[in-house]
Amino acid sequence: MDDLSAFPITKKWPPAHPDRIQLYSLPTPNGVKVSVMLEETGLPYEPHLVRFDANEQSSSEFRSLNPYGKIPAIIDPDGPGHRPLPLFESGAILLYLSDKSGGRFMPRDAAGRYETIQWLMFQMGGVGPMFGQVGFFNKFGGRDYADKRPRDRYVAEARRLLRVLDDRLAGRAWIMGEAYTIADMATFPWVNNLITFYEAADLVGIAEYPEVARVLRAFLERPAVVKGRDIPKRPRPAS
Ligand SMILES: N[C@@H](CCC(=O)N[C@@H](CS)C(=O)NCC(=O)O)C(=O)O
Repeated sequence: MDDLSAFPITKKWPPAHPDRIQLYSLPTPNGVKVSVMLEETGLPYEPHLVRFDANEQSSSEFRSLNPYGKIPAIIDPDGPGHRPLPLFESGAILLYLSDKSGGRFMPRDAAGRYETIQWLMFQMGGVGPMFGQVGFFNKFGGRDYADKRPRDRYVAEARRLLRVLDDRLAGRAWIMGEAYTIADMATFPWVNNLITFYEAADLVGIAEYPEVARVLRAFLERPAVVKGRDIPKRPRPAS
């Protein structure tokens, strides 16, 4: 019997299936990276919704798992040495789940593996943070700032990242070529968010990046992506 009671987060989000990977998340671009990977691999897991509208990510129970108070986070009851493994940071979780599934969605050769990690880091350090700032300055709190220089700075950086990605994807099905990898799972939820939820398609000039648009379409058609983008289910708005 798996016992996760030593993890305070399980008091607020009790596991119904403590033998499965526990996912604490919300379907945001960082959240869906992990739900998509879990769906792609077929690893058994139990999703728990972390409600931002109730600021649950800042609760002491959630911060006992991730002191940064950000989703996604997981506990694998059957981690290394068959001991529970708590983990936060989506990139680290993708690497872990790839290893756990026997190296799926990661090239087998060492050079290909490091190259995939390189593109994963490009997403974690560049695409996510910069696109997120475009969202803030275009759609959320920063939208009403009279001074447009901060917005323009992040738009310029987003365009620079998109140019790198578009050039990389020319002549390739996915970031790593024929192989669909965790680098794609990390990157395309953010591209999608930029041009849909953040309403920044025209602002960044998405038409100038046709390879990015092509691969985004292929990504969104994958059954695991369709499913993973809706996990954990968001609460229904009160009617
Ligand atoms: N580097 C982290 C970033 C996670 C992150 O920014 N999560 C956002 C949702 S996409 C969040 O939890 N925001 C809530 C908050 O900041 O309070 C990762 O990749 O896991």
